[in-house]
Amino acid sequence: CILFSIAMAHDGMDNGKVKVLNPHLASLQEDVLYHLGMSNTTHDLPEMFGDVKFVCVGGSMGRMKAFAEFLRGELGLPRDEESQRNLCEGTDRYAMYKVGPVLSINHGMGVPSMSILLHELFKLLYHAGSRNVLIIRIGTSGGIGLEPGTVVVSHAAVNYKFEALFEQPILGRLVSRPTQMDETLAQELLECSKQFAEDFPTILGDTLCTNDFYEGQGRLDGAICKYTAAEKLNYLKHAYAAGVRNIEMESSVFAAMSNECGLRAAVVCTTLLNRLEGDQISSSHAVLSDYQLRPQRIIAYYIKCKLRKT
Ligand code: R2B
Ligand code: URA
Repeated sequence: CILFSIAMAHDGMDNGKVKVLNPHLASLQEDVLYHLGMSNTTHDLPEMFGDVKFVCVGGSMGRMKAFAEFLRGELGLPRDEESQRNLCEGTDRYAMYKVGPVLSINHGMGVPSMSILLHELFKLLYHAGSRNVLIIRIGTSGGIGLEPGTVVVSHAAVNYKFEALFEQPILGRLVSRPTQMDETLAQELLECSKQFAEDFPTILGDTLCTNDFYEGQGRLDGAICKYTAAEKLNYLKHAYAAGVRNIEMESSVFAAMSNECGLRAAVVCTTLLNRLEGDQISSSHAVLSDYQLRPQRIIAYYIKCKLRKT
């Protein structure tokens, strides 16, 4: 393992506890985590989640179930019923698996789906009294000027103007929150990725977060497109010049909310295609599966290293 200098204690948290920034919660008789199918009275959250140290989130249910199974093997844990149980079984909005101190949860597609998950997940961790929790998004993206399959560790999530900000309308006003990722964590993950350098490249770069897969990402193959191929390329080249290396749909709210609630956070995405070359994702299933495993391999290695040290 190469991670010698990493302390488990985090700044910005109350004794490492996940923060909630909401005084109204104290007056609730019961806190219903509706989209997770749990509450703090129907479930013993400290017993179920008090030991959580890592939360890994990714878009699809199938991928996050597969990641839990992959991680279980990597950590040498038994293939018991508990590690295979979907803890959100009361709802089909999200799926959650627990492998030792690691949660693997899907967040769906787009900022709204991610933000609903994070509100409820952070409250869950708060009620559980979990401490020193790291959160990592392992996802897919479109690369800019990169060989497909390159993995990007995000330095910051940027908006359509390439600013490291997430803007959310709240009570009729636009509220702006910073979206820098945790610098140390990003460097640690980059260090871990060197283990896999012979299999695939990993780089650090900014990640453009959009509210749409088609026009929002400058694609030419949606149902509506009123710009030219030259205008598309011009925008993507500007993005590249501003430091953007990949495009996806959740990193901005993920970074903003994790920063607010005091969790160290990272985004590690594989790139399925080079957007300077095209828009359609047409590689074979086998190739795409291999690409999608790449962030999982880095993160599993990272978690293994951290757990060996504690
Ligand atoms: C990456 O892939 C999805 C769209 O295909 C979206 O959730 C994202 O961020
Ligand atoms: N996910 C995205 O959001 N964009 C892509 O191009 C590929 C995956």
